[in-house]
Amino acid sequence: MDEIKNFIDGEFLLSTSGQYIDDINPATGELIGKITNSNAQDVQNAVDAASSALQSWSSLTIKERITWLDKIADALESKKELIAQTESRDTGKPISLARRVDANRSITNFRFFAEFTAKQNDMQFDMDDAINYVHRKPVGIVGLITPWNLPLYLLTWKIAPALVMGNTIIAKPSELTPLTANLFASTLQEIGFPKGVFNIVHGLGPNAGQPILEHPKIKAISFTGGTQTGRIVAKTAAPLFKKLSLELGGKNATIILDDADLHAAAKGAAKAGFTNSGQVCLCGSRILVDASVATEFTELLLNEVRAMKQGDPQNEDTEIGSVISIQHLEKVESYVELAKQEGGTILTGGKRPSLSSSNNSNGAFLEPTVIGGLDINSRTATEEIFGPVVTLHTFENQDQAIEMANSTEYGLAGSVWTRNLERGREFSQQIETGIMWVNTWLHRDLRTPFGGVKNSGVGREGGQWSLSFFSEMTNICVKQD
Ligand code: TXE
Repeated sequence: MDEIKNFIDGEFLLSTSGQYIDDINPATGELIGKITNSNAQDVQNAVDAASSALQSWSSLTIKERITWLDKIADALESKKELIAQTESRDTGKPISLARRVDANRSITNFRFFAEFTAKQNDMQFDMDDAINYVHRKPVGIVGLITPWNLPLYLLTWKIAPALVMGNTIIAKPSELTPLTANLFASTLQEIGFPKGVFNIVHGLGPNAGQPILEHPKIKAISFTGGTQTGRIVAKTAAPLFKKLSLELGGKNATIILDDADLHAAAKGAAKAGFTNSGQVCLCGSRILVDASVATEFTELLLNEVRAMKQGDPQNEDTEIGSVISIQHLEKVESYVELAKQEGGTILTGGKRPSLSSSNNSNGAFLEPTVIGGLDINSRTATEEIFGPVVTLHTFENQDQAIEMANSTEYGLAGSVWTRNLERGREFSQQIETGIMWVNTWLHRDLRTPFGGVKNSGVGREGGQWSLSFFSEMTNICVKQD
């Protein structure tokens, strides 16, 4: 069993609190680690380390920092299978998904920001009698607070740009999934990465996360997590005028127009709804289909969902693993019950599956579930469930589809399926989200702006938006003779 320690100033050490949190493999119910539950003193120790390292790290040239990003990527590449296995154990996600998405993207995040940053030129604005030079400086010490659904993928999405822009870091991974963050830290140790530049403080949000929000020397917070916690982050950090990036929850719509390729749309809707057991903020948890094609589409969708292989995440052919915890399973199941009370019909799923492997008899599994017959304004169809549950609704015309898609407090992502690409693009412009896909889902160009509107967050990360978030700009206007 792992003892999960903090990583401060290049060393692994226990919190001064002497308290621990259990780390459970959600697919088996086994205790796999004891996590040190940190406190404000640990955060102070991490801030001291990050402060000491800031001058030397930020004094490197951008080329030298880019070289470090490539070294990190190479080191992670050599551990790709270990990353995938560890992530699968900690989250209950299928090993195939952990390889294809989590491990690959954790490496790509470093390669992308190394390559992208190398291509950036300093901004300059010429006047008749002056030249404006935009000088970028690091923010300083930044706080990265991340969730449990894509642990290393989302943490490295923030680490790479923060490092390349010259910042030092204090990371607080989710207390449910600490393992790959420490695997990352030990990788930094192995390649001789400068001590104190990257630090991890583990623990519960209020114990270890809140002190990061409050510390006056931590000048920016990049937070990914639930909307409710996002409110706490904003309330705490705003009066301190910290830079804030909030990537929060979603209740995204997959919209099937009357001219869609229904076979492709059914596959796409199933993937969008159930990838990572629906535990991706970008998941399409509401499916809206034109009434004129609803019967045919629904049959195709249910066939896709029923064909999904649910089982032991360690099995190569498993497509649906467990959810993150028994507690989360009970929360998701409470929404299935709520759906029935709100007049919904369970079209498939809704129960805990009987799995062949006895390994998983104590695991947190729920069958992929499709619920029809609900009002679009029901609680089930407007609140974030964040599990393998989608609701299915019909609309009579395009205007109604737009109104339904925009009818929640969230605005993160969505997809629309139509054979007319121009129609898909124009339709997407009407949807109140930060991201829209046409005839696809989770197809990502890392140069694009990523983030949501309404209760899905504030700000954008990705490409230039990440580099801007993790830097401060000084405009230097030089009068010409
Ligand atoms: O979030 P939580 P979870 C959302 C997703 C879902 C949630 C799941 O929609 O709602 O994240 O992740 C720490 N001060 N997204 O349940 O509980 C906590 O310890 C400081 C959206 O983990 O909000 C954890 O490390 N920190 C996203 C982190 O906050 C605190 C993509 C998140 O925890 C804290 C992925 C406090 N008071 C998931 N309380 C997107 N939009 O991209 C908790 N934390």
